[in-house]
Amino acid sequence: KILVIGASGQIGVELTLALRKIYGEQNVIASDLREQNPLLQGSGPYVSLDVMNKEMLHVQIIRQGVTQIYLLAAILSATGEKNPALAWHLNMQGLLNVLDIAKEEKLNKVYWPSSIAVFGPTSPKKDCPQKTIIEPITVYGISKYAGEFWCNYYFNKYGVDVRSLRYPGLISYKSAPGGGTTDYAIEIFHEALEHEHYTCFLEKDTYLPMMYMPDAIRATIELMEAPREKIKERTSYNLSAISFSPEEIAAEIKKHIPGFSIDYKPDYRLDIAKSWPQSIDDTVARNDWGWQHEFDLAAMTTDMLENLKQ
Ligand code: VAH
Repeated sequence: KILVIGASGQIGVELTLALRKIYGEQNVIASDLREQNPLLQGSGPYVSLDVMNKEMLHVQIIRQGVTQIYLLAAILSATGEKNPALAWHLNMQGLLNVLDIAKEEKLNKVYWPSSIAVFGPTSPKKDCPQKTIIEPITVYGISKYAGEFWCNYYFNKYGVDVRSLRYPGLISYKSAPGGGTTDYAIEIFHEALEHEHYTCFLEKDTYLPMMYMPDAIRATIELMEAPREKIKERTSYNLSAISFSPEEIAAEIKKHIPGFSIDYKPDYRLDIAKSWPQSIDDTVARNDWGWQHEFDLAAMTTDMLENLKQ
């Protein structure tokens, strides 16, 4: 049985639906602190769960016969800067609770996402490698980098098969994003369709590593299904697909909505975005477990607009 923690979030909803297609609806239990995302209704079991309540979590895992956990609950970069203590506490303690129970119950596998937000201003901006100078400057980045070493620790010391990906900014239409710096690339589609105009909170040339959600979901499942011996990085894998700037995605949208216009009013999220690499080198993931992205900017833009129009 698989338990998805944070199943009502931007990644959680799509990951739950994808896992249910593969493993069967009744074998994937969705859980979140919030009420069930409507997209999940009628597609399988749902339990209300607080990842910070370790005892309750442990009881549920035993009672439901859980053998794998996907932990998606976290506070992202922009929200984290507004509430550092909560972001650190939830992101760190939530992971430690899951790792400890996985050790005690000898769970089969655990998935936990890291992020390109672990990289800071001293990391290479272009084709940022798997191993390099990594000095995060956001609470979110600090918690994700610390979490990577906890995953590495629980694997090496206790044999917990926990696997992780450093997601770039993820773009999707099925469920709303939650407090990320890269979320401009989602808002822009909604605004383009509703108002044919978008005011961007970054600058026109703020390049960021990005990925369309279908690629991210497939990467997650391919990583988790890879034979154990292929997974050589037990902190977290760099993962890459596309990199673009607000100006470039605006130009791509204009091909579909000629009247679309954009202007720029940067806020505090610009500093966060500029501290991250502009592009990521994921050669290690491609070599270790055969990663290959599919969606480029044009294909993603077409798919996003088609689905949001409905
Ligand atoms: C954020 N979407 O903006 C997340 C992600 C790389 C960015 O971690 O915080």
